[in-house]
Amino acid sequence: MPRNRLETSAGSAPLAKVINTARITTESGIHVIEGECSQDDFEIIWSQGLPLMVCGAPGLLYDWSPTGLSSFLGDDACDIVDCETNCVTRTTVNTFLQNLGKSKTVDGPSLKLKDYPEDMLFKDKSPILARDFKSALPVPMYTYNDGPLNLAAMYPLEYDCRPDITNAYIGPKVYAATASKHDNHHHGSTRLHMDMADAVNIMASGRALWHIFRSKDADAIRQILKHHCDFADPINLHQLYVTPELLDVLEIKGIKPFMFEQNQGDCVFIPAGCAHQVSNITSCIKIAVDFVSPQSLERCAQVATAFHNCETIHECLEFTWLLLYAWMSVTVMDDLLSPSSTNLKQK
Ligand SMILES: O=C(O)CCC(=O)C(=O)O
Repeated sequence: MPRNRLETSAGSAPLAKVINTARITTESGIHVIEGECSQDDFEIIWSQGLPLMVCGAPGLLYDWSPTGLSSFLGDDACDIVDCETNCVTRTTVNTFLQNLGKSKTVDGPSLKLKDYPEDMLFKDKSPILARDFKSALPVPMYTYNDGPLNLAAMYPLEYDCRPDITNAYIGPKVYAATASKHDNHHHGSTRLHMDMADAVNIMASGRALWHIFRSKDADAIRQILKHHCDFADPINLHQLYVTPELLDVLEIKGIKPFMFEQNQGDCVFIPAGCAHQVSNITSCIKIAVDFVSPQSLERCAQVATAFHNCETIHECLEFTWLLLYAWMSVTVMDDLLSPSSTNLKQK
């Protein structure tokens, strides 16, 4: 009998809870919406600041496998990070993708092409793939780069000039990486961190294990894990992978992340301010984009302040600009829609 794809590899404990009505019951598993994701269902979960996964949506139509992708992306030079040592080597996208296609499981170093493309917009790199990704995004009002509920869309300049709110382009950006091990001796594919913006991440090919913590647990995680590693800030320094051993330490203190597998076509929504980490079970290609939802503004501001305290004042200033433009857009709309508006009177 085929294994339920929401079960753990090791056992049969369900990792996720499927909801198909607007009524939510609290469980430790991540909320999953199967099929078409209505904005109402999304908002019920999202307004609680919780992550969610949308499965079985129409999805990507083009070939995003390593071979398919390399035929679209050309032969740019790129940086590859060794996920264990953080050493960076230079190669070409095609060479990396060809090797990725050959290595399905963990049988060598865990290598990652991160935040690709580095220096240009994805839509300029491949307009076809950018369109394919956009049409695969659930809840377009929030996730499209021109979505009316995406506050990042209210920045008035071209998208490539908009605030660099997560220290990289808002996206879309590709994460392509070989498999890694989730054990007490390795560092996964992407170590624990949190972002200043919301994000949605679609799995194009492969499988990955995610841990996403509730935003309210961030300070406690920092305090607890500080005693188990050498990092002053175990989240913002992006250096620590929370191993099974450390997960037990957190669980004893009452902190349990949402742990789940992301399979082909699954879209993971990560609210701003929720610390998260990823370990690829097989080599995978994922595509992600950032957005800023009104529900997350307070958390965005908190992360901006924490980053400010750390180092990156630049990002905080950009976030302040974003807020200003969002406020101006809302004020203009309010004025246009008010009964005393001269624009409406003219009509
Ligand atoms: O897939 C990964 O390795 C990392 C994804 C991630 O951290 C994100 O989309 O914010």
